[in-house]
Amino acid sequence: MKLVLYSSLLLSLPVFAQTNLPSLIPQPQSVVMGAGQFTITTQTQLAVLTPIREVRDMVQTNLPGLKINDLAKPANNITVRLAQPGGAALGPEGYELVVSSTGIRLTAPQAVGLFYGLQTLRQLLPADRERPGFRFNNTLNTKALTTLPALTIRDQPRFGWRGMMLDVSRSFFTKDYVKRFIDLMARYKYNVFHWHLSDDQGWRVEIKGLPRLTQVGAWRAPRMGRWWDRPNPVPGEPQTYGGFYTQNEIREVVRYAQERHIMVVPEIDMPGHMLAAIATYPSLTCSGKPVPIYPNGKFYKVEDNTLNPCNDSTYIFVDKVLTEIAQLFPGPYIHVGGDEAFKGFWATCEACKPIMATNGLKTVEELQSYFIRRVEKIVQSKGKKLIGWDEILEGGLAPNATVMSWRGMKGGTEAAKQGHPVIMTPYQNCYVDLYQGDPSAEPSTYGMCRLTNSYAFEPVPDSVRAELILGGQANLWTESVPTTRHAEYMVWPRAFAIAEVLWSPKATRNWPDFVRRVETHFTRFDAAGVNYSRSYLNPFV
Ligand code: TNX
Repeated sequence: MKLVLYSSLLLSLPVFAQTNLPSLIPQPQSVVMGAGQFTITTQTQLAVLTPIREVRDMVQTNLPGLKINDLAKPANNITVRLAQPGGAALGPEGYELVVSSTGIRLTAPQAVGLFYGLQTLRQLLPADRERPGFRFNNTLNTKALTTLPALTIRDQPRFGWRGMMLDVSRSFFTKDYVKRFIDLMARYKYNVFHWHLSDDQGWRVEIKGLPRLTQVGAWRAPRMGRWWDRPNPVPGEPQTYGGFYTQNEIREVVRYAQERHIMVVPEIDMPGHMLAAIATYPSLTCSGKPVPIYPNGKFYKVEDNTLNPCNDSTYIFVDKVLTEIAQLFPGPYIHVGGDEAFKGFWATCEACKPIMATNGLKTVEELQSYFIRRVEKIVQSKGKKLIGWDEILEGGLAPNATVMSWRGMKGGTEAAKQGHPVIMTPYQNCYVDLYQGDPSAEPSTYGMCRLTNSYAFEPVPDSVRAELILGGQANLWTESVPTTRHAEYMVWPRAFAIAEVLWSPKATRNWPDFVRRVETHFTRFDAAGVNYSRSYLNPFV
């Protein structure tokens, strides 16, 4: 009895000690606890020592209700400074955050570093900070709650590409929800929003030169349920499910992301996954046969959803679309998909025979490569760089392509060996649409990607030059994710794990400590009204 008591006491000691550690996700590069504490009160002033409007706005947004006075007072002060802090130089996204008994000092060489420092500071505040409408001056009656432990954090990311992808084609999400999605990304220091804007089940971006793409291609039969057993559309059925973003809405979202230091990468998936455009313009395929937009994911290899790569008018279409896409998205990249093009339709395509012969193409894989190379020229003519899923390796990579590796790490590893930049997003670790717990207790989907799998993700394979691995991303496909609550349930906490993999030094990864921190972030989500899943607690395998 005594023994048990002693051992449980001993065990509980380190746990107690741990509760003083801040619960930050992603874990910073270094956290050194100091002596004492600092309490934010209504008298605490904010000194933002730069006239840059953007910095002042971001400070005010993250610490609402505190007055900016611009004087670095000796005490009771939060000072934000744009400068390289002392010690070893921090990279462009780095920051130093010091909490001492006299105040808080945030220093970073660039605005983006200050932004990340503010996210960290925000996570040091109590969960109440995340309640909608929070302001310091109306919540400070719970004074003790805003007491922060003294500490010094020096931090910068491991990877420059920390992405999340949202598929808005299979299920449509409004502009306002997309902003909320971006907001949560920013909280966890993600910096790339990959917007999957077109697919078989809907075209979601207004193209002014091709208005029918959204008049026709954005609407389909309103079916829900499991994507693999939904019935096909009934001819003549009203096409009432859908939606799209106007160009003004797109610009608004891009600006919103920019304010949060997030680059938006648009994806127009081609030559496969094109049914929504093909339903609008049947002449885009080899057969030219009219097709409806299928609401499910199961027509693959059944209905031709693949652009005809052997017809110049296909490239005129691609050029028209990408001209407007390039103007809407100021970032350097356009993602052109390239995944899962069923090339069986090309093998029997009359138009392809002469093209293959003249260009010396022996296989349909080479034909796909021919297509992607032509599309790369179009992308480059708009001043952009091409990204594609790892299928673009088949038949030979386009000369300047960046590869997004989803079928495991193999494609990415091969692309890096050929000297191409790579973003790793293997489905086994990064697909947050897969089951995260016992399938019998989960909303219906397929495959398996547990929180442990996401946390164990290692983006750099042994055999490649590390600098070619730009980073990685979490992907939310939405065939089986019809609502925003459901989307959040799938994303969190797996996106916590991937945020940490992409930001934190590999050496700081620590599963038990991660789980402790995840639990406190659930409390923050409770305050914010964000949904999440606790399925990781169920160790069914
Ligand atoms: C494969 S991942 C796809 C998507 C589907 C996903 C289902 C990828 C590049 N293509 O079209 O949504 O599987 O998880």
